[in-house]
Amino acid sequence: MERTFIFIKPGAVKRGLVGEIISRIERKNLKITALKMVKLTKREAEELYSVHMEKPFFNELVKCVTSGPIVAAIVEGRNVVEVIRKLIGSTDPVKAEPGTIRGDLGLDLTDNVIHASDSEKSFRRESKIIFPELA
Ligand code: 3AN
Repeated sequence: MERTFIFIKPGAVKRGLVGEIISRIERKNLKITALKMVKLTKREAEELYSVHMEKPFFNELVKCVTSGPIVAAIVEGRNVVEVIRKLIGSTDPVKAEPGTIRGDLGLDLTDNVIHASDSEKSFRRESKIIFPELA
C-alpha cells in the first residue's frame, strides 16, 4: 500500500489543531501507521527543506518549523500522496479552497498548517529524517 509523510507545523500544534487534522486524515479512511511529536533541530529542518535552499524564504521557513514541536506521521492508503495533497490544499492558505485543511485552518504562507510529501521519492527522503528507525 502506498505511503506518505506529513507533519503538522508548530503554529497548528500550538493552536491545538492536532486532533482536528489527524481526524480529517482518518475520516478519509487513510491509516496513520506512525506518529511522533518532536522538535526539529535546525539541521533536520534544513535537510527536510533542502530543495528550497536557494529560495528567499528558506531561512524564514527553517525558523518557522523549528519554533516549537511538530507532529509527524506516516500515512498509508490508496494513492495517498495525491489524496493527501488534495486534502491539504494549495501552498498559500489564502488561495487554498474551503474544505481543505489549509483552506479551513490556515492563513499564514510559511506557517501553513501542514506539510505533506509531494511524491513517493520525497516520502522516502523526508520520512527517514524523522523516522530513521523505520527506514
Ligand atoms: P507545499 O508545502 O505546498 O508542497 P512548497 O514545497 O512549494 O509547498 O514549499 C514548502 C514550504 O515553503 C511551504 N509549505 C511554505 O511553508 C513555504 N513557502 C512556499 N512558498 C513560500 C513563499 N513564497 N513565502 C514564504 N514561504 C513559502
